[in-house]
Amino acid sequence: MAASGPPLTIHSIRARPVLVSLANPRAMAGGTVGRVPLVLIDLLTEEGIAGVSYLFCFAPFALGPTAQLAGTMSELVVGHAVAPLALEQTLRASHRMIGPQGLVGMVMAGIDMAAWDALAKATSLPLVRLLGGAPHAIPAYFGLGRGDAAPVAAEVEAAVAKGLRAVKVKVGAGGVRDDLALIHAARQAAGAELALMVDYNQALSVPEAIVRLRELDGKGLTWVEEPTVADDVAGQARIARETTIPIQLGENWWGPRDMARSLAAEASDYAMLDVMKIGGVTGWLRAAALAEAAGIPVSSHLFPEISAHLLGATPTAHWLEYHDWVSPIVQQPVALVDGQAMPSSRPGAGIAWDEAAVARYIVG
Ligand code: SMN
Ligand code: MG
Repeated sequence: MAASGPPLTIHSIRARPVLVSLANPRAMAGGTVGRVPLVLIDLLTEEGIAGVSYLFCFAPFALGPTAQLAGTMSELVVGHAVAPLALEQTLRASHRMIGPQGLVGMVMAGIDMAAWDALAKATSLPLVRLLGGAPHAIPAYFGLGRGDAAPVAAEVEAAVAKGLRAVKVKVGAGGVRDDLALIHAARQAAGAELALMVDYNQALSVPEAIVRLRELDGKGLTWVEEPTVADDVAGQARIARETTIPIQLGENWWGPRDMARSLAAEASDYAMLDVMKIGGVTGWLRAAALAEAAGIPVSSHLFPEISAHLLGATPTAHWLEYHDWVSPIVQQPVALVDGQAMPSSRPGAGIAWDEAAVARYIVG
């Protein structure tokens, strides 16, 4: 369809639950992740263009309910124009009582991302160009699982072999000595040049975090991520005041207003946007504007394919979080060149299913 053609209209939305098996299961804060639970969204238009996206469900138990909710929510927008801002208004109005967080927010974001993907395809542009950005490479880091020092060293070496310039290590499973041992092992394996981040995944109390981060000071860390619970903005701000290591927060912001509250409290030096939790492409653009106004560098959380496009349209773009969890089911996994991620050059947000692979992992 030409750019000047009629607007696209939503014909139907399909939501498919999949559990993608990982070649290398990873130990994470909530347990070992061996299978990645995703809901695949296909937004079909009357004009024949399909927008796609996926939701990251974090735990297999959320797969069925999320897919079911996507099915019901879709009925509210069938026959509507593929206009993400208008769709957001419609869906917000319908979910005012339950609120736009949790599974509701995830599904709304999935529809938003698929709608933007369809628009980009309809205009024959990669998403980054539709958003006004020029495609460019984004420095990528590799997020390691939790682990003791020996596997961490091996994983860092594997990341270095891939050409990545930064790695993020999960800490907080034990005491501060364990954190320091992991950081030491990672630094030994990484060499002096690699950037090293650590992620507590909300494991510490506020007083504990204040004491622990003092011990981590001077270890050359690029950032410390989520030292305490994600919704304790006041506590996060106390931690931020007490440390000189840059603090990274954001993967659990439900929409740009959560981000605005965090920025107002000066709780974080950096912002990490999860395109699903922040409200899809629409939410990301608003969050990127907040970050630009506040002079806060923006990194991505999960979703490397679409995040490579969004960071290309983010004035304060920082790091892309690279992982290959979705690679088994897509035709073109996000490409790393010299440790940097490139947005796909095809029209859209860069996701096309490998249907034969999807069939292997589909649930139900
Ligand atoms: C993380 C959270 C959820 C799933 C995978 C990884 C982690 C990160 O907090 O920052 O990568
Ligand atoms: Mg994290």
